[in-house]
Amino acid sequence: MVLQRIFRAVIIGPPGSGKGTVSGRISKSFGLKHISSGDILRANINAKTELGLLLKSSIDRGQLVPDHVMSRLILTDLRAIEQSSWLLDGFPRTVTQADSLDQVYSVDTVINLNVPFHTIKERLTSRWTHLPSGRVYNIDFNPPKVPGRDDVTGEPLVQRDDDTPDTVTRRLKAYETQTEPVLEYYRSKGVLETFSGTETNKIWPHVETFLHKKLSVLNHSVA
Ligand code: G5P
Ligand code: MG
Repeated sequence: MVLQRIFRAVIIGPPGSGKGTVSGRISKSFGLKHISSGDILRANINAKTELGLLLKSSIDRGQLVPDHVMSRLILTDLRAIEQSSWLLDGFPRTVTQADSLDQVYSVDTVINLNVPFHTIKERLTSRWTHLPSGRVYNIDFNPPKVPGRDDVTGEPLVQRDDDTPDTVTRRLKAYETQTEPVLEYYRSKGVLETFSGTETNKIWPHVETFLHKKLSVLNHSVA
């Protein structure tokens, strides 16, 4: 679908709910630029930047990065793509972050992936990631064509340091206490759209249909 006006979306959901997987499909089908806060942080850790070295231990423990650091990182990236439609994955994750985004951009829609915690725990311990692109695989759900290698580049896949069972538990806790209030923030603005389920392949057609309708309405309103 060709977008005739800039469209700004957020995808939100607990760790392992499928944000990265669904974002990949959205950017492929609708051409939105996918900005993942976790991918940006992991790129910094991988490149051993000052910021990456500073943040690695708290990320590995499943704690959130301070709001002012995260907001500055993301808002800087967004400024560089001001004329593009985008999809934010993993940001905002606190009400403070949502407020700082709101001061600069208004969000057209927030896709909330509502997946039960017990489903998530199993997924994350069998996740393999291609760090440079953020592409994710899962031994059972979407295995790579060649074991241990990224489908596109053939480069090695790694397991994330924060995908250990203890850290996953802490990340889910952080989601409950710090991120769930963001759902209410967007619900009260009338932009929250919730998709519930335990399988991405069943959730995805609903997300796709919703976005098709939403974007058709927006395209008509500028025509
Ligand atoms: P991230 O990187 O934002 P999380 O914890 O929010 O990390 P995560 O783990 O990246 O989210 P996801 O993107 O929601 O999960 O899920 P995914 O990767 O698509 O899917 C998970 C796995 O399940 C994959 O292996 C996938 O193949 C598989 N899968 C998908 N669907 C199915 C299915 O239907 N069935 C099965 N069997 N498998 C499936 O953040 C990381 C850390 O960075 C910091 C924090 O420390 C955070 O913990 N951080 C921030 N801190 C402060 N503020 C922010 N805004 C921050 N953003 C990041
Ligand atoms: Mg992700």
